[in-house]
Amino acid sequence: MLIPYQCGDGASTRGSGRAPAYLKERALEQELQVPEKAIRWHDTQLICSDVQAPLIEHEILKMIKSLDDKRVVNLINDLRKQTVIRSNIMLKEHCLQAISGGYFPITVGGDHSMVGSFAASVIAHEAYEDCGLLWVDAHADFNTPKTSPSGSLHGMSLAILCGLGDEDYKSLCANRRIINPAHVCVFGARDIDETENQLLQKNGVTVITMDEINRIGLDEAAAKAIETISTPTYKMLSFDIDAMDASLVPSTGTPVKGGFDECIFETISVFKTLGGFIHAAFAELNPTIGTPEEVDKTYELYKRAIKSII
Ligand SMILES: [Mn+2]
Repeated sequence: MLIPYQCGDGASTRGSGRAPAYLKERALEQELQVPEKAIRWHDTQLICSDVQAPLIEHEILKMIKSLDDKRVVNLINDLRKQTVIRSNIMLKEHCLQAISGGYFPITVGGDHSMVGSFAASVIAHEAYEDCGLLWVDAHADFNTPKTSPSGSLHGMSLAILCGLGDEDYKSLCANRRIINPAHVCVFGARDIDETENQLLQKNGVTVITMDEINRIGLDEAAAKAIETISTPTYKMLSFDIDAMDASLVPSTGTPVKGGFDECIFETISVFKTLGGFIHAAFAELNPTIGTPEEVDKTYELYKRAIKSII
């Protein structure tokens, strides 16, 4: 079941919250249909934080922020955090509903601040500490408010799942560590902050960088990732479209050069054969960035990423 996360407030570039509405318009649901499985949207109203606060407002906020008055910056960050938390409470509820209806939840963002979706699956399956997490992303999303250069919550989501970071944000995870960092593999990263890297190492997260993948090859890198995520009973996939090379996915907020090409979809299909997957999430398609052709190009790959796990 496709579950929309209509929030882009976790990112400094807004607009990804509009992706679910765009995906509906593009008839993603129909395009994903496979013979033996019924794919459908979770029946929710489309309430997008990016629609509630139009992009023009975002531009004004950016200007105010550039005045660099700490009080204003804190106020803006706090407002955005509240939106992220509210959106996640809704998302978590929708995921729980899907799971109790016997569906496999596929969260479609929105930005990557969608921790409520992963929390819902771990809670529903009582999979605390017994869930491998494959984080396919150009970034590690392992910052905390102390280490983050931007303060954006989508860069802190993996840390939150591992029990580190902002207390309010952590409340979405039943105030506990829901994923053991030893069971996490960040796959394809190539833009990690220095303090973030220290935190990843300290917590024993396996990071397979793009450099390493280029060196040892995708198959060997995948085997290494499997070693990390296959021990636990359950597994989840988190796919950030910016894992793909920047030239292939122009419509995303933080593109990074030197990423995956389409071979990654075959690799995800290999991961899938491990079994035990209880959740998949797809983030950071931003239909407000780029020309219609660029959005279309990014959409096609986003759709193929989802197809590879179905
Ligand atoms: Mn991400």
